Amino acid sequence: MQLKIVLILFIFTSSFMLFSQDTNTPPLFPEDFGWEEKVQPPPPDEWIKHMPPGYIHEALPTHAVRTAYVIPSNRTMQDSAIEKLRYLVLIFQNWYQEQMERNGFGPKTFLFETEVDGVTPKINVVYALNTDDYYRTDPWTSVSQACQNAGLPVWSSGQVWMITYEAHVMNSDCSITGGFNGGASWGSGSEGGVGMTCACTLALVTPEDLVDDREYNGLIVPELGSYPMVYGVTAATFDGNTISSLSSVDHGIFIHETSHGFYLWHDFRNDTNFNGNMIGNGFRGVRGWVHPDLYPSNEFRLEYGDALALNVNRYFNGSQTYTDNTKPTVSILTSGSVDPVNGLIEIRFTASDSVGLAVALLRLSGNTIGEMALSGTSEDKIFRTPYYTPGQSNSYTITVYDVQGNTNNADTAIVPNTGFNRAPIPFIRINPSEVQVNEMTTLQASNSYDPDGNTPLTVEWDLNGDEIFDTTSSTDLTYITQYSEPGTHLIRARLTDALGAQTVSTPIGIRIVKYVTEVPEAHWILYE
Ligand SMILES: [Ca+2]
Ligand SMILES: [Ca+2]
Ligand SMILES: [Ca+2]
Repeated sequence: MQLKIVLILFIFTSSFMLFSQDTNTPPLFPEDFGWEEKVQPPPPDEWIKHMPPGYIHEALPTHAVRTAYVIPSNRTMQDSAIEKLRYLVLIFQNWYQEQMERNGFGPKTFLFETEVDGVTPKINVVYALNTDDYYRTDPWTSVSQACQNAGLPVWSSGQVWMITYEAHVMNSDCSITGGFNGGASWGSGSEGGVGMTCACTLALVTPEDLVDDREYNGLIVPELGSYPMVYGVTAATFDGNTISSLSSVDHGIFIHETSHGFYLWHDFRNDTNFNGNMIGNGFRGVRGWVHPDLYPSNEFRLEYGDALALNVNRYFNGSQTYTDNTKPTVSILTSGSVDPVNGLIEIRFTASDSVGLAVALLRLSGNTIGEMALSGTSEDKIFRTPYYTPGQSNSYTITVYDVQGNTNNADTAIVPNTGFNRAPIPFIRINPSEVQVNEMTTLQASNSYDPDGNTPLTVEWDLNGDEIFDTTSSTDLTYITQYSEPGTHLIRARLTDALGAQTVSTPIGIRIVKYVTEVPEAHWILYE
């Protein structure tokens, strides 16, 4: 919520450019809101240079999330900051547990560093040596180094750090300077990661703010500054206009950035603002997960491809011991000029690992667009994707995971030939995605589109995740269904254009629960 007017102008410019190219075809991905910095990990082992003299590194007994709160020399701690950070660690540990189970991988989640009681999240407070202006210049580097100087081994192995720092300033026009959000990871095995946010995002992260539906325009939040907030100036218009919407955004920023520390990349499939993917623009929809009754149009979801990868991520298997640190191999065999096949680009790759292969993810321009499970020690596979722009160079990356969470990447550039039919771009939604037994839920594929306009599209639904489609082909892209037993299922759609080209969507998980009489704060707990 620290976006400045400059960024809002950027949005208008970028969307104009996207649509000016071709007024009929939507962009493959939503416009970049520009709320987040693109950051990279520092060089390996650089962190050790910044540790205090005499520091001896002792690895944690397990892989864990650690939290730091950095206070420059001229700043003070926000009221309740420690309690807020503990709450964030706990709510997102719960969220991952629920979402990993919903995606079919059991209630896996990350472990976190605790106080000596073994339960309470530990918040490492760092009193930094410089004033806040120093940390505003390049926080990704300087705030990490402030932690390291204080003896916290940020970027060392076995730890993903969630760091927030005090440096924001509210200007007299009610805009906020000094906001920063970013996250990154080296991404293989036990390698470390960091998610970092400005502490302006702490101001409204309470359970009470999450349901405060007052418009924020004209209100004063002392943690942000002494001026009344102004709609569209203090925060960007895409963050909504209430205390609740800002609180939902700020909750989501923490887990979005920390999740980049788990090596998750953006995924904008089935994703819209406030309703979609934690690692897309859906991160703003946290309140729809906590209070689905109050905010039924909001959704905050872990996408299936990321769940598939986290299933072997060491931070989500904290109690395991690891014997293999050798990265898998991966080679892409497709490049250059390629004809689409049945509307899809085929990208062939080989992978191997002596201990065992687990997952491959496909990315286009850094955004995840495909996933597949792997097995055995050697694979020769093909991704088939509708995500491409004909006649242009498309930059794809394939990331392969082995069963012990080691990763490796390969890149390729593909120029799909023009003049071929293109398969549909799926977009599905389940509303609600958490239902009681025999309660109706609506499956929608109506935001799917065909890049060539070969309508009508037809849809079939796989309602139980076995990849066998259970409904007859229909031009009605909305389907209403119900489930008679509690449990979780993956739901997919297969879209077919009028010329017969087909695309299968990435799945979305649904949870069916027994009847519950109240909605607790962390609502999923009662369902166990
Ligand atoms: Ca390996
Ligand atoms: Ca088509
Ligand atoms: Ca099925």
